Amino acid sequence: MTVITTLFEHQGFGGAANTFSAGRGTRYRGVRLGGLANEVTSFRASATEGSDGNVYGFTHRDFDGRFACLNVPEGWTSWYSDVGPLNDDIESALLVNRDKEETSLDPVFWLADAFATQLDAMLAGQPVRRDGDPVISGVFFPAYDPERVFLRIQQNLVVEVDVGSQAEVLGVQVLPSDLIIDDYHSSIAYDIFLDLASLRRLRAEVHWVTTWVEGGMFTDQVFEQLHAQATGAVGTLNQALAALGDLSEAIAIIRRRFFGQPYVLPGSLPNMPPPSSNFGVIGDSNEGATIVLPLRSFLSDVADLAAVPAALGRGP
Ligand SMILES: [Ca+2]
Ligand SMILES: [Ca+2]
Repeated sequence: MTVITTLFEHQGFGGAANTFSAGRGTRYRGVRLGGLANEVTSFRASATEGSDGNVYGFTHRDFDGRFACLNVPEGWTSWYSDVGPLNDDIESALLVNRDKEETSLDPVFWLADAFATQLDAMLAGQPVRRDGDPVISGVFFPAYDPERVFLRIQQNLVVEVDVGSQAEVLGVQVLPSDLIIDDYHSSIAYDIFLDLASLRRLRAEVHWVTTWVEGGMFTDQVFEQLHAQATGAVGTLNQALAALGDLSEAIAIIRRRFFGQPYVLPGSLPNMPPPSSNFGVIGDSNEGATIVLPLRSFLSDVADLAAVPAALGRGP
């Protein structure tokens, strides 16, 4: 399993160049570009040694923003001789070794609606409303956990603060009416870690909660309240995430396979037929993510099987 990419300063693979590889046994390699940051105009990628691969070039430094993705089946080379709208904007690259046999889940389909419904129920009667739909994305090597990758579900919110009543509480009637409402744009985000509960069951659990509130007179109060609510909801969200586990178990049973360690890809699942038709795609980190479950058979993963002797058990 080896994916190799070279990024170039000019179109048609000219100018300064940098080559990176993700070798055997490595799922991901994330690279923040040095001198080539915001200079890349062309890049190419290839995959060898039994692996298919993807290489993403992101317009931001932390593996997000817009991206150009290359699809490289084993033995192929794919390229952008010119990255077009992403010209001189790419700052980080993600190399991914893909398994030959995988299945995938689209969390936008399986998670976003359920999350929104649950959030609406929680917020009913409160001066908080959702602003748009939840956004699902991949979070790669964040500062709080730079070795790992997460699935993020983020919701923008509008919090209404009754400024009049707040002013009274502060003991000074600075405003003529208690009907003055100030809107605070804010957001909550849950970073979910994906793991296996067993070789047939995906485990998805909230690992990190981020709350953000725009600046203003009552930012601190709004933040405290919202953050308490967001963290208070983690247990409920984890319960809802168990549905992903149920789903994965059903898939394992139907396909009569086990799973390897799950992983996340930015955007929708890249197509992997010949690169002449599906060599790559331009996408946006905020337009979803894909949960990938590598498929394992009984015979291909002897070491894994040792961990679940019950799965091999046979009745008399
Ligand atoms: Ca350039
Ligand atoms: Ca940039």
